[in-house]
Amino acid sequence: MKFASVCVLGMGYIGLPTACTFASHGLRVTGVDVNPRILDVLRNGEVHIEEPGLKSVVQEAFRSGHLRVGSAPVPADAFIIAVPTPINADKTADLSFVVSAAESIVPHMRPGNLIVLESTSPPRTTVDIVRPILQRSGLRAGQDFYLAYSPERVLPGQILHELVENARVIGGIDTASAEAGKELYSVFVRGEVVLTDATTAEMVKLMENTYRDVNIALANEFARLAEHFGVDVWQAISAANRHPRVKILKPGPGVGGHCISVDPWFLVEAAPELAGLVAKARSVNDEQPRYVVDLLRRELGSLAQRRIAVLGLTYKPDVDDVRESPAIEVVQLLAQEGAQLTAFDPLAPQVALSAERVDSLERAVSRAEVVLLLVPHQALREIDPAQLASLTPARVAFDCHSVWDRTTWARAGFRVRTLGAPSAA
Ligand code: SAJ
Repeated sequence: MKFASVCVLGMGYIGLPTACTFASHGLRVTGVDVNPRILDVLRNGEVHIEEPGLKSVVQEAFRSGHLRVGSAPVPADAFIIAVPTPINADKTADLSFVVSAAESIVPHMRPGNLIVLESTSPPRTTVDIVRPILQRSGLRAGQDFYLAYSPERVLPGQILHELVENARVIGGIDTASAEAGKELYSVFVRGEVVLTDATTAEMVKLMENTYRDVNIALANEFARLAEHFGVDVWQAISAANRHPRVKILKPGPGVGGHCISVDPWFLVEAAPELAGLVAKARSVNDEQPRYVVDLLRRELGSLAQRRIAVLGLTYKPDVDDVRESPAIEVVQLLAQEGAQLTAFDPLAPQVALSAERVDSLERAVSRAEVVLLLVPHQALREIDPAQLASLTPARVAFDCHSVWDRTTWARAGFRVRTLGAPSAA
């Protein structure tokens, strides 16, 4: 095997599962993280990330002796950079973690190494930023070492499965680098391996998430138009999607998570004059929490002192992740309007919130005038309106996802206002 040892930089959502998967396929793996707390947690046989199956995979990797962790890189045959690329306040990519990870590899590089960047990055990061840093080693990219970009594409909740089964795109700075990347990842990837150049691979990742963002923005704009024309957008989307070549996504209170709400900005930053549509879609989706609050105000009048039970806080249903959650932004905006908020989410972790957080639906609604569904977790989709009516004085329900059947809820005494549907519905 050409690459028998691998050093993975960044023990987060991608780096940790990747390191363990290499370890379970017999490679000698060193996992590196700059956060000593994370290293302690891992060494104690625990994990700092909620992901099905991850804990046992980590424990097994340590037990087998194939995985060790540390605060600095060690010499290895291959290095994988899987650190975060957060976004700055001005919507530019913060590449400081990528830069410092690349710099930390330099003293350990030797001829024949493969270095792969996995972090989502603006186009040309691999060739324009990472390559010059690595060449400070005195070694030449393409001559003395291989360099590639290979994006992660796994869905939280299914990471261990998708890591192995998804198609993997590997972009080399030259053909030999792409081939070297294929040799490394083929150790565990069962999906198709698509070889290309580094900048194309960076674009692929950004295009995937931008495609989804733009299509959600379109659905959100359709919801606004539908309300304007007195049309129920959910019915309209369902009818339009019967066209064989149309697949409109779902409107909602906005786009959250650490990927789709962030990655399109990397294209905008790189070429603002060419990315007008991408930027516009981002702003449509970013305005959506405000749109929800305006909708409530149109329906209820002033929101000051109104007692609202907020259901759902995570960035999407049936996950426990609150990063960039539009639901939390709605809560903040409502609090600014002076509303009295009680929030319930069966999955979200403790987070700073401008609302009282309670641990049951009963407590959330017990004094409410309005029930607001922001995240359609299964348990919240399945609320029985007749039972709810006995728990709350509220008789107005706002549904941002059209999951509560309006007829059934009306029968139970609720006036349901659905995002994207006319007021009278
Ligand atoms: N959303 C809508 N309407 C929809 C679909 C989603 O409003 O019809 C919202 C969700 O509620 C959520 C946000 O969009 O707030 C993003 O959710 P998501 O399920 O679309 O995507 P993520 O962020 O969980 O994962 C995405 C995936 N990318 C694509 O589907 C193109 C995943 O494969 C990537 O690996 C991940 O980003 C990533 O790490 O980049």
